[in-house]
Amino acid sequence: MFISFEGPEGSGKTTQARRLAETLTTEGHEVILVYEPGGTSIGKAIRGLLLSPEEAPNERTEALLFAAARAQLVEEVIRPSLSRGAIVISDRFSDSTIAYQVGGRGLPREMVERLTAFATAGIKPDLTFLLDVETTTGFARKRQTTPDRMERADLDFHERVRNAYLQLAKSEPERIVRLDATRPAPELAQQILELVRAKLSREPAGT
Ligand code: Z5A
Repeated sequence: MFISFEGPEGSGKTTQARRLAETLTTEGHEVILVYEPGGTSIGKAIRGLLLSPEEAPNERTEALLFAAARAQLVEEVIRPSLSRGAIVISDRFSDSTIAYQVGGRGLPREMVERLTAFATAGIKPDLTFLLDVETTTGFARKRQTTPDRMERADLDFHERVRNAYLQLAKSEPERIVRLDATRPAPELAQQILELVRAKLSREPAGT
Protein backbone atom coordinates (compact mmCIF):
# COMPACT_ATOMS: atom_id res chain seq x y z
CA MET A 1 0.00 0.00 0.00
CA PHE A 2 1.20 3.48 -0.86
CA ILE A 3 0.36 6.32 1.55
CA SER A 4 1.30 9.97 1.14
CA PHE A 5 1.20 12.96 3.46
CA GLU A 6 0.49 16.37 2.01
CA GLY A 7 -0.13 19.87 3.24
CA PRO A 8 1.23 23.38 3.47
CA GLU A 9 4.26 24.50 5.46
CA GLY A 10 4.41 23.40 9.06
CA SER A 11 1.24 21.34 8.86
CA GLY A 12 2.85 18.38 10.63
CA LYS A 13 3.37 15.98 7.71
CA THR A 14 6.79 14.81 8.84
CA THR A 15 5.59 14.31 12.42
CA GLN A 16 2.65 12.18 11.29
CA ALA A 17 4.52 10.25 8.58
CA ARG A 18 7.17 9.23 11.11
CA ARG A 19 4.66 8.27 13.78
CA LEU A 20 2.67 6.14 11.37
CA ALA A 21 5.83 4.44 10.09
CA GLU A 22 6.92 3.65 13.66
CA THR A 23 3.57 2.22 14.69
CA LEU A 24 3.13 0.08 11.59
CA THR A 25 6.71 -1.20 11.93
CA THR A 26 6.03 -2.14 15.56
CA GLU A 27 2.97 -4.04 14.36
CA GLY A 28 5.19 -6.15 12.08
CA HIS A 29 4.75 -4.49 8.68
CA GLU A 30 7.67 -3.70 6.43
CA VAL A 31 7.48 0.08 6.09
CA ILE A 32 9.53 2.26 3.78
CA LEU A 33 9.45 5.94 4.70
CA VAL A 34 10.54 8.41 2.03
CA TYR A 35 10.30 12.14 1.50
CA GLU A 36 10.16 14.50 -1.48
CA PRO A 37 12.19 15.98 -2.93
CA GLY A 38 14.85 13.50 -1.84
CA GLY A 39 14.95 9.89 -0.77
CA THR A 40 17.70 8.89 -3.24
CA SER A 41 21.17 10.32 -3.82
CA ILE A 42 20.01 11.94 -7.08
CA GLY A 43 16.92 13.24 -5.28
CA LYS A 44 19.01 14.73 -2.49
CA ALA A 45 21.24 16.54 -4.99
CA ILE A 46 18.14 17.92 -6.74
CA ARG A 47 16.68 18.93 -3.36
CA GLY A 48 19.79 21.01 -2.73
CA LEU A 49 19.26 22.86 -6.01
CA LEU A 50 15.54 23.35 -5.46
CA LEU A 51 15.62 24.64 -1.91
CA SER A 52 18.82 26.68 -1.95
CA PRO A 53 18.06 30.42 -1.59
CA GLU A 54 21.08 30.99 -3.87
CA GLU A 55 19.41 29.34 -6.88
CA ALA A 56 16.67 30.93 -8.98
CA PRO A 57 15.22 28.24 -11.25
CA ASN A 58 12.44 29.45 -13.51
CA GLU A 59 9.01 27.89 -12.96
CA ARG A 60 9.34 25.22 -15.65
CA THR A 61 12.84 24.28 -14.47
CA GLU A 62 11.47 23.98 -10.94
CA ALA A 63 8.64 21.67 -12.06
CA LEU A 64 11.05 19.53 -14.10
CA LEU A 65 13.46 19.18 -11.18
CA PHE A 66 10.69 18.06 -8.81
CA ALA A 67 9.57 15.58 -11.49
CA ALA A 68 13.12 14.28 -12.01
CA ALA A 69 13.60 13.67 -8.28
CA ARG A 70 10.24 11.85 -8.19
CA ALA A 71 11.03 9.66 -11.21
CA GLN A 72 14.21 8.47 -9.50
CA LEU A 73 12.45 7.85 -6.20
CA VAL A 74 9.71 5.85 -7.90
CA GLU A 75 12.08 3.57 -9.79
CA GLU A 76 14.77 3.20 -7.14
CA VAL A 77 12.63 2.87 -4.02
CA ILE A 78 8.84 3.07 -4.32
CA ARG A 79 8.08 0.58 -7.09
CA PRO A 80 10.40 -2.19 -5.82
CA SER A 81 9.11 -1.72 -2.26
CA LEU A 82 5.47 -1.95 -3.32
CA SER A 83 6.24 -4.96 -5.50
CA ARG A 84 7.50 -6.93 -2.53
CA GLY A 85 4.46 -5.98 -0.44
CA ALA A 86 5.93 -3.25 1.76
CA ILE A 87 3.91 -0.26 2.92
CA VAL A 88 5.42 2.91 1.44
CA ILE A 89 4.85 6.19 3.24
CA SER A 90 5.87 9.33 1.40
CA ASP A 91 6.26 12.75 3.01
CA ARG A 92 4.86 14.67 -0.01
CA PHE A 93 4.29 13.25 -3.51
CA SER A 94 2.62 14.34 -6.78
CA ASP A 95 -0.16 16.37 -5.15
CA SER A 96 2.57 18.77 -3.96
CA THR A 97 3.36 19.55 -7.60
CA ILE A 98 -0.26 20.35 -8.37
CA ALA A 99 -0.52 22.49 -5.22
CA TYR A 100 2.80 24.37 -5.55
CA GLN A 101 3.63 24.48 -9.24
CA VAL A 102 0.05 24.75 -10.58
CA GLY A 103 -1.76 26.42 -7.65
CA GLY A 104 1.18 28.46 -6.38
CA ARG A 105 3.22 29.22 -9.51
CA GLY A 106 0.35 29.15 -12.00
CA LEU A 107 1.77 26.61 -14.47
CA PRO A 108 -0.82 24.98 -16.78
CA ARG A 109 -2.41 22.06 -15.00
CA GLU A 110 -2.69 19.77 -18.00
CA MET A 111 1.04 20.00 -18.75
CA VAL A 112 2.03 19.43 -15.13
CA GLU A 113 -0.28 16.41 -14.95
CA ARG A 114 1.36 14.96 -18.05
CA LEU A 115 4.80 15.61 -16.58
CA THR A 116 3.74 13.93 -13.33
CA ALA A 117 2.33 10.92 -15.16
CA PHE A 118 5.66 10.61 -17.02
CA ALA A 119 7.68 10.89 -13.79
CA THR A 120 5.62 8.40 -11.82
CA ALA A 121 4.86 6.01 -14.69
CA GLY A 122 1.35 5.81 -13.26
CA ILE A 123 2.22 5.18 -9.58
CA LYS A 124 -0.27 6.97 -7.35
CA PRO A 125 -0.91 6.84 -3.61
CA ASP A 126 -3.77 4.59 -2.48
CA LEU A 127 -4.40 6.92 0.44
CA THR A 128 -3.37 10.53 1.02
CA PHE A 129 -3.65 12.52 4.23
CA LEU A 130 -3.99 16.24 3.66
CA LEU A 131 -2.94 18.00 6.86
CA ASP A 132 -4.76 21.26 6.47
CA VAL A 133 -3.76 24.31 8.44
CA GLU A 134 -4.12 28.07 8.00
CA THR A 135 -1.01 29.42 6.27
CA THR A 136 -0.21 31.75 9.16
CA THR A 137 -0.43 28.93 11.73
CA GLY A 138 1.91 26.74 9.69
CA PHE A 139 4.38 29.60 9.28
CA ALA A 140 4.31 30.34 13.00
CA ARG A 141 5.21 26.72 13.76
CA LYS A 142 8.27 27.00 11.55
CA ARG A 143 9.44 30.41 12.70
CA GLN A 144 12.53 29.06 14.50
CA THR A 145 14.09 27.57 11.34
CA THR A 146 15.82 29.47 8.50
CA PRO A 147 13.38 29.62 5.55
CA ASP A 148 14.42 27.76 2.38
CA ARG A 149 13.81 29.14 -1.13
CA MET A 150 10.22 27.84 -1.34
CA GLU A 151 9.36 29.05 2.15
CA ARG A 152 10.49 32.56 1.19
CA ALA A 153 7.62 32.89 -1.29
CA ASP A 154 5.00 35.43 -0.17
CA LEU A 155 1.87 34.67 1.82
CA ASP A 156 -0.37 34.90 -1.29
CA PHE A 157 1.62 32.11 -2.91
CA HIS A 158 1.14 29.89 0.13
CA GLU A 159 -2.58 30.75 0.28
CA ARG A 160 -2.94 29.60 -3.35
CA VAL A 161 -1.09 26.40 -2.45
CA ARG A 162 -3.51 25.72 0.39
CA ASN A 163 -6.53 26.41 -1.82
CA ALA A 164 -5.19 24.09 -4.51
CA TYR A 165 -4.87 21.34 -1.90
CA LEU A 166 -8.44 21.90 -0.74
CA GLN A 167 -9.66 21.65 -4.34
CA LEU A 168 -7.72 18.42 -4.83
CA ALA A 169 -9.28 16.94 -1.70
CA LYS A 170 -12.74 17.85 -2.95
CA SER A 171 -12.11 16.33 -6.35
CA GLU A 172 -10.73 13.02 -5.01
CA PRO A 173 -12.56 12.32 -1.74
CA GLU A 174 -11.99 8.55 -1.99
CA ARG A 175 -8.22 8.95 -1.89
CA ILE A 176 -7.56 12.22 -0.08
CA VAL A 177 -8.57 12.57 3.56
CA ARG A 178 -8.50 16.14 4.81
CA LEU A 179 -7.58 16.46 8.47
CA ASP A 180 -7.68 19.52 10.69
CA ALA A 181 -3.97 19.84 11.44
CA THR A 182 -4.52 22.21 14.36
CA ARG A 183 -5.62 19.25 16.48
CA PRO A 184 -3.04 17.75 18.85
CA ALA A 185 -0.50 15.50 17.11
CA PRO A 186 -1.34 12.33 19.14
CA GLU A 187 -5.04 12.69 18.31
CA LEU A 188 -4.28 13.08 14.60
CA ALA A 189 -1.93 10.09 14.74
CA GLN A 190 -4.67 7.91 16.22
CA GLN A 191 -7.19 8.92 13.55
CA ILE A 192 -4.64 8.32 10.78
CA LEU A 193 -3.78 4.91 12.20
CA GLU A 194 -7.44 3.89 12.33
CA LEU A 195 -7.99 4.96 8.72
CA VAL A 196 -4.89 3.07 7.57
CA ARG A 197 -5.91 -0.05 9.47
CA ALA A 198 -9.36 0.09 7.89
CA LYS A 199 -7.82 0.45 4.44
CA LEU A 200 -5.35 -2.39 5.07
CA SER A 201 -8.15 -4.69 6.18
CA ARG A 202 -9.97 -4.06 2.89
CA GLU A 203 -6.89 -4.73 0.73
CA PRO A 204 -5.91 -8.20 -0.43
CA ALA A 205 -2.62 -9.30 1.19
CA GLY A 206 0.54 -8.25 -0.64
CA THR A 207 -0.86 -5.13 -2.33
N1 Z5A B 1 7.56 21.17 -3.18
C1 Z5A B 1 7.07 21.65 -4.38
O1 Z5A B 1 6.99 22.86 -4.59
N2 Z5A B 1 6.68 20.76 -5.33
C2 Z5A B 1 6.78 19.41 -5.17
O2 Z5A B 1 6.42 18.65 -6.06
C3 Z5A B 1 7.30 18.94 -3.91
C4 Z5A B 1 7.68 19.84 -2.95
C5 Z5A B 1 7.45 17.47 -3.66
C6 Z5A B 1 9.90 20.89 0.49
O3 Z5A B 1 10.17 21.36 1.74
C7 Z5A B 1 9.43 22.08 -0.30
O4 Z5A B 1 9.28 21.72 -1.67
C8 Z5A B 1 8.07 22.52 0.17
C9 Z5A B 1 7.12 22.20 -0.98
C10 Z5A B 1 8.01 22.14 -2.15
N3 Z5A B 1 8.14 23.91 0.36
N4 Z5A B 1 7.58 24.82 0.70
N5 Z5A B 1 7.38 25.96 0.95
P1 Z5A B 1 10.56 20.49 2.99
O5 Z5A B 1 10.56 19.04 2.62
O6 Z5A B 1 11.80 21.05 3.55
O7 Z5A B 1 9.49 20.89 4.03
P2 Z5A B 1 7.95 20.64 4.05
O8 Z5A B 1 7.59 19.41 3.33
O9 Z5A B 1 7.29 21.88 3.60
O10 Z5A B 1 7.67 20.34 5.56
P3 Z5A B 1 7.74 21.33 6.75
O11 Z5A B 1 7.10 22.62 6.39
O12 Z5A B 1 9.14 21.38 7.21
O13 Z5A B 1 6.89 20.83 7.90
P4 Z5A B 1 5.90 19.60 8.13
O14 Z5A B 1 6.57 18.33 7.74
O15 Z5A B 1 4.56 19.83 7.55
O16 Z5A B 1 5.73 19.68 9.69
P5 Z5A B 1 6.59 19.01 10.88
O17 Z5A B 1 8.05 19.11 10.56
O18 Z5A B 1 6.04 17.72 11.23
O19 Z5A B 1 6.21 20.03 12.03
C11 Z5A B 1 6.54 21.41 11.98
C12 Z5A B 1 6.47 21.98 13.41
O20 Z5A B 1 5.13 21.92 13.89
C13 Z5A B 1 7.32 21.19 14.42
O21 Z5A B 1 7.83 22.09 15.35
C14 Z5A B 1 6.30 20.26 15.08
O22 Z5A B 1 6.66 19.88 16.38
C15 Z5A B 1 5.06 21.12 15.07
N6 Z5A B 1 3.80 20.33 14.97
C16 Z5A B 1 3.59 19.20 14.26
N7 Z5A B 1 2.32 18.76 14.42
C17 Z5A B 1 1.72 19.66 15.24
C18 Z5A B 1 0.39 19.75 15.77
N8 Z5A B 1 -0.57 18.86 15.48
N9 Z5A B 1 0.11 20.78 16.58
C19 Z5A B 1 1.06 21.72 16.88
N10 Z5A B 1 2.34 21.69 16.42
C20 Z5A B 1 2.66 20.66 15.60
